[in-house]
Amino acid sequence: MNKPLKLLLVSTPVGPLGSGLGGGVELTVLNIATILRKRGYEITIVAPETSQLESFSVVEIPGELQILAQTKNRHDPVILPDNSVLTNLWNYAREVADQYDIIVNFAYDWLPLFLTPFFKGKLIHLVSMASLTDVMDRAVQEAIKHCPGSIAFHTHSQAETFGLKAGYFCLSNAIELSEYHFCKEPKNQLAWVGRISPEKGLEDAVIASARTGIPLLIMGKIQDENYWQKIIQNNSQAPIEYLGFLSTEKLQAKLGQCLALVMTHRWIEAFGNVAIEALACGVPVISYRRGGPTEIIRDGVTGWLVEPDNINQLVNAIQKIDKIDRLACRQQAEMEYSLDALGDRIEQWLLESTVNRQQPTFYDQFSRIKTRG
Ligand code: HBI
Repeated sequence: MNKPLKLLLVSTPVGPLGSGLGGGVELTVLNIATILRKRGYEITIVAPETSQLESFSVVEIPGELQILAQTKNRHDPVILPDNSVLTNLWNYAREVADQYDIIVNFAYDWLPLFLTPFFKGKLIHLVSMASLTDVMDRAVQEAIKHCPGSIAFHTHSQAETFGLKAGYFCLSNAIELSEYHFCKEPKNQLAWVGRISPEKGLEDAVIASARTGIPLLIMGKIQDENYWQKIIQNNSQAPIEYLGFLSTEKLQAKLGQCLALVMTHRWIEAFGNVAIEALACGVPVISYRRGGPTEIIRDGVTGWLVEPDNINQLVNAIQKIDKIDRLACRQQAEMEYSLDALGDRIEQWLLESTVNRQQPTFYDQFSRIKTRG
C-alpha cells in the first residue's frame, strides 16, 4: 500500500478563513480539502490567525493582512505591509516544504507565484480571479514557464484574460450539492446574488425588474454603500427587496423559489459560483455573455446568455424563461458541479502537475488512484 500523499493548502492572506473576507476562495479551500481528505490524501491547511474551517485544524499564522487585489490599479507595484502575513505564510511553507508532496496556493498574490521555482515544482496555484494587474499577469506566465502544469484557473475565459490559450489546467468549480434542494414550482420573482459593488452591475437587473414588473430579490453583502444608495434613488418604483448576506441554507431556500437568477456583471467573472448554486436549486440562469458564466450556462437549455449590458435582451430572456426545464438545471449541476466531479478534476491536475518531476514513488501513488477506477 503506498503511503498517502501529503498536501499543504496555503490560504488567502486577505483574511482569516471563516471571516468572509476571502470571498469565494474560503468555500473553494473547504471543498477541495473535504474531497481530497475523503479520497485518502493527508491535508494540512495554513491560513491567517483566528482562521476556522469546519472539521479541519488550521495552522494559524500571524501578521498584517494583504490589500485586496481588486482595489489595485493595473500598473500598481507590489505592496507588502510590515510584518506581512503573506510573507509569514510563505516562510512557514518554506520551513515545512520537505514534509509535503504538493503545496497548493490559493492566494491571488505576486509572492507565492514568484516563489514557484524555488519550491522545485512542488508548488501549484489555483488562480481565483481574472487578470487585474501587470505584476500578477507576469508572475502567472513566469510560473507556467518555469514549472509547466503549476497553474489552474476556473475557466478558459478567465485564463484568456492573462493572455493564455494553453499550458494551464481548467478546474471549473463545485458546491456541496446536498445543501441545495430542487424547487419545481417557483414564485413570480427573480433573484440577484453577489457583492453589491459597481463591477457586479446590479442596476441593470433592477431596471429589468421595473420593466417586467417582476419582483427582484437581492441577496449579498453591500460592499459599496454609495453605489447601493444611488441604485435605490434612481429606481424608486422598482419592485426590489434586499434580503442581506445569507447563509448557504437560507440563500438556497430563497433562490430556489425564483423564476431565474439574473447575472449582470461588468467585469470578467472568473467563474460565477452563484450560477451553479442556482442550477443546483433548479433555477435557470440569465447572464451577460461575459466571463465564467458563458462556460457554465447551456444557452436555451439551462438558461439564457444575452449580449453584455443590453437590458432589452435581459427583459426578452426573462419573458421566455418558461422555455427552460428546471429539472435540466439540477441535472447539469449533478453532472458537472458535484464535489466528486471536482475531485476527479483536482486529481487529474495533481497528476499532470507532477508528471514533469522524476519521482517514481509519485507515479506509483497515482497509478493506484488511476486503477481504482
Ligand atoms: N486579494 N491580494 C489579494 N489576495 C487574495 O488572495 C485575494 C484578493 N482579493 C479577493 C480574493 N482573494 C478572493 O476573495 C477572490 O479570489 C474570490
